[in-house]
Formats: sequence, C-alpha cells, structure tokens
Amino acid sequence: MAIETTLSILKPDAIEKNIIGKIIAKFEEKGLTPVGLRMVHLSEREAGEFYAVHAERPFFGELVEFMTRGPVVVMALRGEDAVNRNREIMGATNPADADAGTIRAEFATSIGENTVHGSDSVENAEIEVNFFFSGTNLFSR
Ligand code: YYY
Ligand code: MG
Repeated sequence: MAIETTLSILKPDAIEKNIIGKIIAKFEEKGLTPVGLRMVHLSEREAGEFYAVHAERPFFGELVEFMTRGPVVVMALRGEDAVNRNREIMGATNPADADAGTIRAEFATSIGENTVHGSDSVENAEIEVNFFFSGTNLFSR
C-alpha cells in the first residue's frame, strides 16, 4: 500500500480537555507519524474556507463557531494508507456510531464536538495539508 500524507485537526474540545497527547499517541501507536504539527486559532474566515464544502448545510454556522472558539492543533500525518487509516482511528462522525477504541468513541462529546478532523480522500488530503503547511514545513525521518 502507498505511503500517504493526510491532515488531522485536534479540535477545540480536544485542547480544552487536555487530551492532545493521548490522541497523538493513538496515531503514533497505529503507524501514523506526525510530519508537520502546529497550534493555530482559526479565524471565522479560515474555518469557513476550510469547511467550504459544508457551507450550505444546516450545521455550518455551529461548526464554524465551534472550530473558532479556541485553538486547534493541525497535523500532517504520514504512513501507509494514511488517509483511510486516520479515518479508522478517528471513528464515525457521530460518536454514538463510532467503534469502541476509536478517538471519537473514547473522547467526543457529540456529532458537533467530535474531537478530530481527518481528510476524507487522497485528493482532499493534499488540498488540506497545503491549507496549513508549506512543503518546507513538513519533515520526514
Ligand atoms: O469528515 P467528518 O468530520 O467525519 O464529517 P463531515 O460529514 O465531513 O462533517 C464535518 C463536520 O461537521 C463534522 O465533523 C461535525 C460537523 N457535523 C455536524 O455538526 N452535524 C452533522 N450532522 C454533520 C457534521
Ligand atoms: Mg469530512
């Protein structure tokens, strides 16, 4: 399987709950390595641009409000089949539907405050990684 790079965001609820270390450990244990990592407090404009695909959805306003209420950690994760792998480790969007052992099952509060974002395709992963990182700010071992 191919080595891919995908985008992960540890959302404001993860920072508020002091669980970013626990979440990063889960990725590392399962073969996804951070190759870019920083903390950022998104503006409304940035959050809206990042989630532009959802602009017409009824939850868009709440999503932008949530994503801007405090800082987030943005990470580029690299590994085999990283896009799918990240989604598996995260669990389903609604934590009530997420498999046991996934980040969302363990830590998420609700479908809106669901602790992590992960790119949903290789194509979107490239766009999303580029949204936060220039190539010179990605590091491989
Ligand atoms: O990719 P993923 O985060 O699992 O879900 P998306 O369908 O892309 O939705 C993005 C984001 O929007 C989701 O993580 C929470 C929020 N959301 C919501 O608040 N209510 C919904 N019914 C669907 C999504
Ligand atoms: Mg999505």
